Amino acid sequence: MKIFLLIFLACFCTGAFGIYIPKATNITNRKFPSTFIWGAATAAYQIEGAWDEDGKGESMWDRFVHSDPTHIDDRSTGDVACDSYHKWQEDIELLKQLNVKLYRFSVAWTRILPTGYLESFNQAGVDYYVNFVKALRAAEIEPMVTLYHWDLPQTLSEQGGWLNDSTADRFGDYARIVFKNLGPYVKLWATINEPKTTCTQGYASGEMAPGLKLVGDGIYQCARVQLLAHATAYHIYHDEFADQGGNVTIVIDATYNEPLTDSAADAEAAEWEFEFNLGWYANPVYLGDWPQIMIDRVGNRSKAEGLSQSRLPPWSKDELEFVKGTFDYFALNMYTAVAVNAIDEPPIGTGNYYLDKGTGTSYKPEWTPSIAGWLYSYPYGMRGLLNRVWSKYNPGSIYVTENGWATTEDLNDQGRLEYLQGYLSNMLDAILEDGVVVDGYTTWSLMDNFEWARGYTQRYGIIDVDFNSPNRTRTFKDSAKWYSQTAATYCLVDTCVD
Ligand code: PNW
Repeated sequence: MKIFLLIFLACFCTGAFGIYIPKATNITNRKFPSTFIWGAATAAYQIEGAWDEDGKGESMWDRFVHSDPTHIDDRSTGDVACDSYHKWQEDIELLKQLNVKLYRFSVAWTRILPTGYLESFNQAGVDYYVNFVKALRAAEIEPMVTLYHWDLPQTLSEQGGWLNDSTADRFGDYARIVFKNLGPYVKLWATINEPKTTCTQGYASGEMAPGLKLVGDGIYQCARVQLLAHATAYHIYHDEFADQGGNVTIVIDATYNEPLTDSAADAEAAEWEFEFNLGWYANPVYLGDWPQIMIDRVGNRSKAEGLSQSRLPPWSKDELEFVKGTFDYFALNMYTAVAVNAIDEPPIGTGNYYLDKGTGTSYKPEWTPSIAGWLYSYPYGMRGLLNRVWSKYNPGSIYVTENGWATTEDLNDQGRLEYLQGYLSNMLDAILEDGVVVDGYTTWSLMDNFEWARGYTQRYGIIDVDFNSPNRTRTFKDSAKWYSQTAATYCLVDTCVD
C-alpha cells in the first residue's frame, strides 16, 4: 500500500498526470494578457551540427573547437550537437507540443556565405532556412530570426573579424540575402546576439572564439564594429524591404544591478555597472552615443595612461546618426542579478575595461546559485530590470529573448521550473502593476545544447537531449511539461483568477 502511495505521489509531483502543483508560494495566480506570445530560443552553432555539410563554410567557432580541444571544458564540439540540421521537423513537433507560438533561432552565416563574401553564395543554405521558416508558419509558429549568434565566418575572423570596420559591410551583404529570401515569412528580426558577450569573452578574456585577449582596446573596437554592423542591417531592411513590414532590433544581455549596501556610493557604482554593460550597447542605439560615464572614465584613464586618444573610440557625427534609433523593439536577454559596490579608483597601468568600470561585483547570499558561476536566481531582478529598460530607453515594446537556468539535473528539473516560474511571475508584475509592455518571451532553451566553453556540462534545456545516443533523443523535462501547460493557459500555476 505504502509503495503505491509513494509511486502515486512521485508521479503526481513530477507531472506525469499532466498536472503540476508548484512548490513555490509567491507565484502570482493572475493570467498573462491574451496577446502575450510564448516561445523558446536556440542558436545555430549550439544545436545544428552538420558543421561542414551542404556547402557550409567554417566559422570561427568551428576553428576554435577544432584547433585546440582544451578550449572546451569537456573537449567536445558542436560538430553534431543536437543534430537539429537533420532533425528540424522533429524540433517543430516539439514546439507544437510545447504550445509555443514563437521560435527564436539563428541562421548560420557560413551556410549562406561560406567565406563571408558574396562570391561564395550557397543556395543550399538559403533553401534550408526558407523550408524551415515555411514549415514553422504552417505550424502557426512565428519565427524570430537572429542573423548572428557568434558564428562569424572564419575567413572574416582572420581579417580581424569584429575589430575590422569592413566586417560591418560584410554583415550587410549577408543580411540583405537573408531579408530577401526569408523576409516573406518573417516579421521579427534580431541582428546580433549579445554583442557584449562576444567582446568580453571572445576579444578580452579569450574564453570564447576567436580567443583574443584585448581587454584594453580591442574590446571597445569590437563593440563599435558590431554596432555599425547592426545599424547597417537595420537600414538595409528599412530602405530595401520596408514592404515586408517586419521589426528589427539588436539583442542585448543585461543583469539586474543591485547596490551591495544602501550607501550612496554603492548606488552610484550600480549605476556605473549598468552603463558599462547594458548602456554600452543600448545607449548608442536607443539614445545616441556611448554612456557619458564611459566617455568620461575611459577618456580620463586613457589620458592618464599617456594615450593621445580614448581607448573608447569616439563616434563621428555621421556614425552617431547612423546608429541612433536603429530599433523597432527591445530584445532583452536576462538571467541573473549582480550586487555592486564602490571601490577605490584602480591604479593606472595598462588599459583594462574592468578597471575602467571602477566597480566591485559579487552576489548576495540570499540569491540561489546555479552551477554556472555567473548565474544566480533572484526573480525580482526581472521586474527591476524591465522597469529600468522601459523608463530609460522608451522602446515601445520589449521581448525577453533569453532567460533560463543551468543545471546538471535530468528530467526532474524542479530547480529550473521554479526559476522560470519566479522570473515570469515578476515579469507579469512588471506588465500588470508597472505598465511595462512585454509582448513576448522565448525561454533559453528549447533543448539542452552545446554551451560554448562549457561544452555539454551545463544544461539549459527544458527538453532533455541524450548526447550519448546517435539519435539525440529528445525528452520533455518537468519544466517543459509545466511550460506547455503555462503556454496553453497563460497561467503560471494550476488555476488562475480571470
Ligand atoms: C547567453 N551573463 O549568453 C547566450 O546568448 C546563449 O547562447 C547561452 O547559451 C546562454 O546565454 C547561457 O549561457 C550569456 O553573464 C552569457 O549575464 C553570459 C551572461 C548572459 C548571457
